[in-house]
Amino acid sequence: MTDVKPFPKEFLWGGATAANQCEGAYNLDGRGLANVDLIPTGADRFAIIAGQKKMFTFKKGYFYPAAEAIDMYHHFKDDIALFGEMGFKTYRLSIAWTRIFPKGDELEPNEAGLQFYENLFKECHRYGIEPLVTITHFDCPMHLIREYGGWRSRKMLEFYERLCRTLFTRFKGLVKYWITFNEINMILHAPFMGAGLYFEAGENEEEVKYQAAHHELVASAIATKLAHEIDPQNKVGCMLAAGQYYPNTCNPADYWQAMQEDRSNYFFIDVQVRGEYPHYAEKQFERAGLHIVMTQEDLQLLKENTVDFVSFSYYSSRVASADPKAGEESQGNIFASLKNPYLKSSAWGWQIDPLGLRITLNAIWDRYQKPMFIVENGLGAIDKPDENGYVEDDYRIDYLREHIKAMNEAVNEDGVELLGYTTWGCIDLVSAGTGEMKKRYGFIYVDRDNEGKGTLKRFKKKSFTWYQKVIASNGTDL
Ligand code: P53
Repeated sequence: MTDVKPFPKEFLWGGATAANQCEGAYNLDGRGLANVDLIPTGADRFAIIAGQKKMFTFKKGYFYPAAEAIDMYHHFKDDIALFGEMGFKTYRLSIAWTRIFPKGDELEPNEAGLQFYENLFKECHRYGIEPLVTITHFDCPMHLIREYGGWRSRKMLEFYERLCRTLFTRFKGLVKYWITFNEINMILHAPFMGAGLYFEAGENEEEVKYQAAHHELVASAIATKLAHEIDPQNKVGCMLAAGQYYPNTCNPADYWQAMQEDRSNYFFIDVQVRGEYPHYAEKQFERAGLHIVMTQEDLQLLKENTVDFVSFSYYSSRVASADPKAGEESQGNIFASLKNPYLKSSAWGWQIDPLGLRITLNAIWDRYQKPMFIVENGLGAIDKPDENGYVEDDYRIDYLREHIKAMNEAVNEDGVELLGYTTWGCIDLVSAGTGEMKKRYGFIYVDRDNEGKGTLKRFKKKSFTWYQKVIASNGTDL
């Protein structure tokens, strides 16, 4: 396929994971308990994720998949060697806050936790892999949730700042790409998972969520400031669960609804890129009677410390209608969307839309003109390994190929600026939405099932050699 134009020379190909979905070892070497440890599989999962059902300790009768996950804590050397073999230029991972500060409000970090990540980053560099580090990926110490209510508390600014200062100082020279909060807009949809928020009956949930969001936005600005002060080489990004909304029909009311839905997500990035609250948000707070406490100093921090790049996850586009009775809801995703009849769906009902990626890249570029980074994209599917553990995952290759083509067009035909592409779950890991192992994204199969059984052995899938070739040809051999 020589007619395909290559990606920019420095394009960062790679894969992405999150600590709570792969590390396991939840109680080793001084690690404290986090919200993500206490999210079980099963029928109550969604209510817990949404902060509607309380799960502040392990309870009998539940299975908690993050506790062991794929035990990357003990396998990281072998796993990174496999990433190296695929030719990764970058590996996106997240820090488990509770390895560094087990309770969250200590003054001194836990050396064993820092050492673990130092070893991991050094291992990456052995293979020429640049770490891309998410500081918080759905991760909040339980102690901070019990004592302070998670991100609803302003005290979080101080704890997060200490975490960031510790990381930036210790890992100076080892890490230069940082993401402050994974899918920061997730706070609106999954507030316990996203921000450690649990709601008491009768409270104004909207107000709590936006107050907590304000704290995260200011914390992100503080982190950006610190990162730049500690090492001017550092690049800091925001991170959005992206996917453009389409209007269900050409009825202007549907277009207007789609625009409102997009704004509810872009709101966060508007603040992080432009450094101020957009007018539509101020008006929205006013109309809803939300009183969000912000200081002059907060506003100044936001203004002076905007991000260097905009990163996002993209799995699907979305559909909105002004008519509450219009059409069928698409399934299986935390984001509400109508079903799009022009698209096929994954086994979990996520609709597959490669052109939607090109549309989303262009929409974000038009809005911000900041370098972008696609830090999650991929297909969650059921894999059936043969007796040697080999999976012929042509469906995954097809999904990725089409999305890489769309991304290529956005870069080479439309001229958007894109730093890199990391596929989600480059090694099979626990699903954030459902807690299942069965929903697999990886190039590497991990022998573990939904109940936590399996040898944890790793096997290369067909997509492993395919992605290796994609990277070696800088995206021209698909
Ligand atoms: P899973 C939806 C629901 C939960 C998390 O999701 C999500 C999304 C997608 O917008 O966000 C990201 O595992 C998240 C990852 C997660 C991935 O999507 O439910 O950043 O942690 O694993 C895929 O299939």
